[in-house]
Amino acid sequence: MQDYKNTYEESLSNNDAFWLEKAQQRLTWMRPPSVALQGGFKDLDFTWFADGQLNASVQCLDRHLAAQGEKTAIIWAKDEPGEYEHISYNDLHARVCRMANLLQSQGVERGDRVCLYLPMVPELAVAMLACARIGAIHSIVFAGFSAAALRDRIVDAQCALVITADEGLRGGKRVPLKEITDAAVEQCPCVETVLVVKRSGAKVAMKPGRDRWIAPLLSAAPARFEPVCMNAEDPLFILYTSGSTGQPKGVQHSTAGYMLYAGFTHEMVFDLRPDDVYFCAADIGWVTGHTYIIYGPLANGATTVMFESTPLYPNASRYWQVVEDLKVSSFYTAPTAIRAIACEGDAPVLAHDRSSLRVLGTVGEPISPEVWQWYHDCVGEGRCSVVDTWWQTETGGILISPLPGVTPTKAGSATLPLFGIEPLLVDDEGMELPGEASGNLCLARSWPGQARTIYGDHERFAKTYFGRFPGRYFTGDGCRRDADGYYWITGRVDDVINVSGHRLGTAEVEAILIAHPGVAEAAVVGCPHAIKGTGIYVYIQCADGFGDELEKALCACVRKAIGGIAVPDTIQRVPGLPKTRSGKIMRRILRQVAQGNYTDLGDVSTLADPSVVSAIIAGHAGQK
Ligand code: 7RM
Repeated sequence: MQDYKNTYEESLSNNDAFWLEKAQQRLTWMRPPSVALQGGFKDLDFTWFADGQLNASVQCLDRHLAAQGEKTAIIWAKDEPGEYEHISYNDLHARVCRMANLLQSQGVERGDRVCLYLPMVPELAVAMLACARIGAIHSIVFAGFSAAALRDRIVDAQCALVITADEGLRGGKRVPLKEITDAAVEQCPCVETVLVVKRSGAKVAMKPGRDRWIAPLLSAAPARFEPVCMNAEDPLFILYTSGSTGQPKGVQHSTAGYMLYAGFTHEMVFDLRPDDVYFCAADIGWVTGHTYIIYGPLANGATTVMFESTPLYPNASRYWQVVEDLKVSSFYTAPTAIRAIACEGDAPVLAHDRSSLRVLGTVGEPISPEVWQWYHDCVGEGRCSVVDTWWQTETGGILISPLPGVTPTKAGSATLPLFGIEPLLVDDEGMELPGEASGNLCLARSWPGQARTIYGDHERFAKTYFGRFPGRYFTGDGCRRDADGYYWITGRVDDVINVSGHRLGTAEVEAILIAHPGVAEAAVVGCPHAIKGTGIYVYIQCADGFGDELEKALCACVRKAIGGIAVPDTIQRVPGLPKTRSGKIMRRILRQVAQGNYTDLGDVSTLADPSVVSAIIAGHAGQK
């Protein structure tokens, strides 16, 4: 622990030297950098290692080939239990080169955006790295998003090429990805080409001149491709994430800073060892999958598992079946998955040999002390390190987390900042809160993995993250720091909710509900949910003449516009929303009532019509 403290102090007091040395040691450069951080949070022009040149795919592939070309890079755990495919670093390199040649032959050039709308199949990893090899920017859209959501993301990034699959297979169910892509791309004038991976073999429509099966093209492509020499600050990818306004943002990451941070944090937080089998159960469609299934582990030459299925297919033992089959050493998932499994009791866990496990990670939302303890005691047999890792799409990698075997843990706390990270709590006026305190979680300085901008909208980047507390990066999270300096994330303080560890803007859902003729007004808040952590609670003021069918219709609208993850758990009809005289919805009241908290609603004197509150309470109580 003293080592951690010394290195931490050193990493802050000598920040540039700390990161420059890491960058020189950990990355394979075509031209090594001479500088670390330039610019900062004042002009929002920060860059890292700006005069260096490299290629991200080289970090993940080429540099490992000589010493460990035959080592397994990716184990693909297919949807059906017991079905695995091992892909060596040599194989992966060849497949990435073929894909890069194919993309290039389809006209993809450095700087172009490529949309990947794929299930958890090896082609997704291959396509990511092929984009990186060419210098193209991938924009991965989670395969649970709807056609409309996919369309918006393709159009925003102006992608000319989309890669999808005939169908996804997940938990024994089929997801009609090609059909969804067709519906999306019909409304995307920018798309010229759709490449299709065959996964299920379903019969799908292929539009001549636009759609092509990918397999024959790949086998015809050469297995060598010279990596393009990229600048450190060239974008590596865009990933859309929700914010407090209706439109998702294309969070843009850099090449060198992101790659350094991904590899560095992956090795440190999971205490990576040469023969480890590392299993992150996230989907690559989210940032956790980008950084901790693909870029971090492959930069470290590790063996990483790509899991196509779900935690409950065919039963609650599935993860532990994989752990036993593959002798997994580190396992990383979200509290929502842990809760879903814990619901089924200890037996499904105990049924499998977990003696290979050493580190258990959690991410995506606060983990309650009870769930943390179950993860530690039952899954980890009380002998594994639990790492509660706090970070965001925008941070590129983990910022606050224990280090296994180093940091004494406390159930429910993400504990302490990693090296080079300087968290800061401020009150609502932006005053710094020292010592033991609760406040808004900010970062005082940049780190290499930090997102550089929002694609195409640097002003929005400035406003979203630096507008409220100028000179500081504001995370949108509330947090408590205890007497030992440990951080306890309390959840979002903005209009973002965390549903099953997925980030969702309440405004996104409201916009869809309000568009329905049966809805005069709508407000969406989070409410406690046993499995999801936060459920989606909707208040609507109905237009006249809409009967019982309305709620079902609204759920269908949301599913269509965003996807299954955004479908409301509860819809409550109300005679009106609690609004201030200036017309602002008082969400605080709605949040409290949705939690079943009817007393201490705070100051309601500014409400235009205080009587709606009792009607809302009565309606909520009546549902129980
Ligand atoms: C990695 C990821 C980010 C939001 C973040 C928090 C919440 C993430 C934790 C957590 C408590 C954690 N990216 N969050 N990790 N809350 N403890 N260990 O999830 O962009 O999708 O979401 O998730 O609110 O701001 S994300």
